[in-house]
Amino acid sequence: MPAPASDRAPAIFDLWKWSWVAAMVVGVLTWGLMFYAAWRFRRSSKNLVPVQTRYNLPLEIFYTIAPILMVIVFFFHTVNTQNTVLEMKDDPDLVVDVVGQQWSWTFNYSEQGEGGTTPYVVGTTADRPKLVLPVDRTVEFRLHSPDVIHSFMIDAFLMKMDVIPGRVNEFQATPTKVGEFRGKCFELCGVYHSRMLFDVEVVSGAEYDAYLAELQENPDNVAKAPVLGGSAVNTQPGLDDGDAEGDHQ
Ligand SMILES: [Cu+2]
Repeated sequence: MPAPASDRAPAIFDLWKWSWVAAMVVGVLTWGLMFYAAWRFRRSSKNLVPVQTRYNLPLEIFYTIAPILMVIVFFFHTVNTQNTVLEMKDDPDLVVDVVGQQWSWTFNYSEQGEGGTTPYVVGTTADRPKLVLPVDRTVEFRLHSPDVIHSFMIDAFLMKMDVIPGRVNEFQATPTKVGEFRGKCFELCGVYHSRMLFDVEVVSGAEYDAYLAELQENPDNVAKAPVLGGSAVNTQPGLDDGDAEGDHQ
């Protein structure tokens, strides 16, 4: 597991860790009893047939109830973790509209440009995009797809969410560590699915503001409103003029 790098990630990390601990305890106990029984009740003489037990009510009740209890405990912790991870504040510090399109990503820094414009970057299969995020600011991710189902995940945030055409899935997270991370599509979405990689850079607030300013120097990276995909993505300036951009499918 990558080290958790968002405020939501530790909850997931804990759920994952303790699920493994619980599974190991149950596993060791079960294997232990199996080996013990195999050894303790092994055939001791060639002619002797061991006692044939058909029913043991207390034991049967036990092995019905024990797994049900385990499922209840796992369910309880899963729901709790899910509630923590999916909690939405009313006033996130910034919104990033993410578009998963066959086969790359568009990142819109929604309404964060001058005069409420939206700086954005579009990746291609040949040229993977970079997502820059400010540390310690709450980001709301809104996920859009113009074509098929994708799945958005920044590895170190330890959670992914499906990107579904016709609906907008949302979650919030606050990056807690400055550094470089990786992201990709986690849903087999077509022939170049494996190219749906992106880089993530978590930087200080000041560096983030500087990055947005720099992005806006190129008019090709500024839109009046978030670029949400479909034909719009493929007809953005700089992408459809058949030049060095090259191999976008
Ligand atoms: Cu995809």
